[in-house]
Amino acid sequence: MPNRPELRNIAVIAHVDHGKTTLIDALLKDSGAFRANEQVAERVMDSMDLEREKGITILAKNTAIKYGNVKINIVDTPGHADFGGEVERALTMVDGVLLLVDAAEGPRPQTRFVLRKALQANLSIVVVINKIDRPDERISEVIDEVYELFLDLDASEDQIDFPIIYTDARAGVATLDPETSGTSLDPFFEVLLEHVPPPKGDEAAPLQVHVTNLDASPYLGRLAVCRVVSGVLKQNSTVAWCRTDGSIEQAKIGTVTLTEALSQVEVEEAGPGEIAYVSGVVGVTIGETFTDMEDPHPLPVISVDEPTLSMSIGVNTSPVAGTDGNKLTARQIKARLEEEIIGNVAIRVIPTERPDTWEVQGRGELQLAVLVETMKREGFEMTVGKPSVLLREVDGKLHEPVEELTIEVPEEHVGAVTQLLGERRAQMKEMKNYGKGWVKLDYVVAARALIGFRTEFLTETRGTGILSHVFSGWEEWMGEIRIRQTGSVVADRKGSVTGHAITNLQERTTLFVSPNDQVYAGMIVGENPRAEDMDVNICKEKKLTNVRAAASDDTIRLTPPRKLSLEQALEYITEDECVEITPKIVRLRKTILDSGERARSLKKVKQERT
Ligand SMILES: Nc1nc2c(ncn2[C@@H]2O[C@H](COP(=O)(O)OP(=O)(O)OP(=O)(O)O)[C@@H](O)[C@H]2O)c(=O)[nH]1
Ligand SMILES: [Mg+2]
Repeated sequence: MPNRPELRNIAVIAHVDHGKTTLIDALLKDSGAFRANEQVAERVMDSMDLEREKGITILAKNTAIKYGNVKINIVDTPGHADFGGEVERALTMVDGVLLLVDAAEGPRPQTRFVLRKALQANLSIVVVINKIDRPDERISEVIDEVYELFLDLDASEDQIDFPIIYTDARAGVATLDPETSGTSLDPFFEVLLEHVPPPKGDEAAPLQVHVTNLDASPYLGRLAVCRVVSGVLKQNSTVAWCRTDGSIEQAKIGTVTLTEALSQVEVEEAGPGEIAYVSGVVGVTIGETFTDMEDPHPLPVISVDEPTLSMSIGVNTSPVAGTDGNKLTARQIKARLEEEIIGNVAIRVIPTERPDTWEVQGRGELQLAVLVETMKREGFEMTVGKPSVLLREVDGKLHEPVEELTIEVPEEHVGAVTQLLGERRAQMKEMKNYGKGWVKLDYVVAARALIGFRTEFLTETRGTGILSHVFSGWEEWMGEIRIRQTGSVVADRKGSVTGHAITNLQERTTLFVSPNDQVYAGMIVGENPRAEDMDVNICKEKKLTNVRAAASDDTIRLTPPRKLSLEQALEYITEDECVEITPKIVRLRKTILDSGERARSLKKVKQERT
């Protein structure tokens, strides 16, 4: 089969924050993608607002650079475990990967996940040890750990024979010998071009084009991001469109564009191996194939790992609904969720008994929280339920998802952390003392035990601990795990919060509200250290018996309220609670707002359990 020697397709994969997007910055700069005096944002590929705010990559994105006369298509992927579906999809576009590993942190849970996927897809792998400038680098140990990881994942001899490049992505330099520092990225490109094969594919063969991602253009509408597997894809041509449901339709291709640095350039046609953007096919989705009208050959539908977490999203049912957002109806929410599943293969949407609520399934809390946050910014009001894990039956027994968890903490916090995890029935697999006052702990733990864990973990370790986890498989149900040990402080009426009421409550509870905040009956205004809910009048006015007493009110110090972010709120709530989300506000509330009804329902649940 003829090759395309002037082309390479690679994906950059790694654990979160190991420097993928920064390395791509360096590659873009080196290839002259920007004018000498051009102002370019740091991590330019992280172009979404939420990506810039959170400092992480959420969606996989393409760029392309030239080295000599070779064009290199590069896919930047997210490193956070929740967006693993993006990585899996990116791997279907490429022939090789750059596996980045932080020179100090070494391989992490997500390194393992992405490497496993790359090995399964039989891609060429180049290992890049990044951040070699870190004062705490442990390059030789990290390399040993990388070899161990390959062995552990049953890599073939060929695969274990990977080349290693050492980089300081921030400075934009690479070297093949960690003892001598690099001066340019040339060594990097040389290894890359030698080790990653050019794409195979026959120009004369019948057309086969795989839709691997979706994008949108304000002028052209939906764009299919495709890999041309064989044949030549031409503008304005008519093709057979093999849909995911097995049917075949006729479709007219609009424009065909190729990536150059950060822009799209229109072309007449795209040959085998190219990653092309196609407009004009309304309703196209990921995994479909454009192929020859006369001789259609659909490619396999892209499969990704199953979702492990689910959460309900429905219309805002609080008494103050409709005062803030402009997208309120069930129909609008349904349409938005349907739009999401077209572009996001790792998310599923399932109807519930209620016509105004849907179950949304995904890979993790952050992935679901990002969807909700995006909808919030688009003007939606919603009620969102507690995330819970998905269960399945294997051989007649109930199974639940389990995660591999890696933790690093200063020695003095090991006791507290092991206790915290013991309560959650986590099993310790390994404990390693780095000898520099830091200890690394590896656990296997039920995914549900980790919901809400991060907040507690950071409190226990005074914000110093590092934690990451990734889905490892399904195991038999581990029995009840009690997670939140505290109850909620619940407003018993509608009104405006008073300083006087706060003063009385702040000694015993942690409050989430400030004076003059508007509350309603059933809204959660704080946390009760005891494991039961407490109904309070948070709007209570002080009885003015005399002038002096009124003046003394000013001198009482109010503790600042605890503010929960959207993610924290979702993690925090219990089964009978939910979160009200509007473009401006995140409020916690009881699902049943009326206290009498709530008490009856609680009694019923208790009776059913005994
Ligand atoms: N010291 C040092 N810091 C680096 C280097 N490369 C990246 N960083 C820093 O590491 C942090 C994370 O970099 P990113 O490029 O966002 O990492 P990423 O792998 O794309 O992260 P995700 O996409 O969220 O998984 C940033 O603060 C970078 O400035 C390096 O070579 N040396
Ligand atoms: Mg990134």
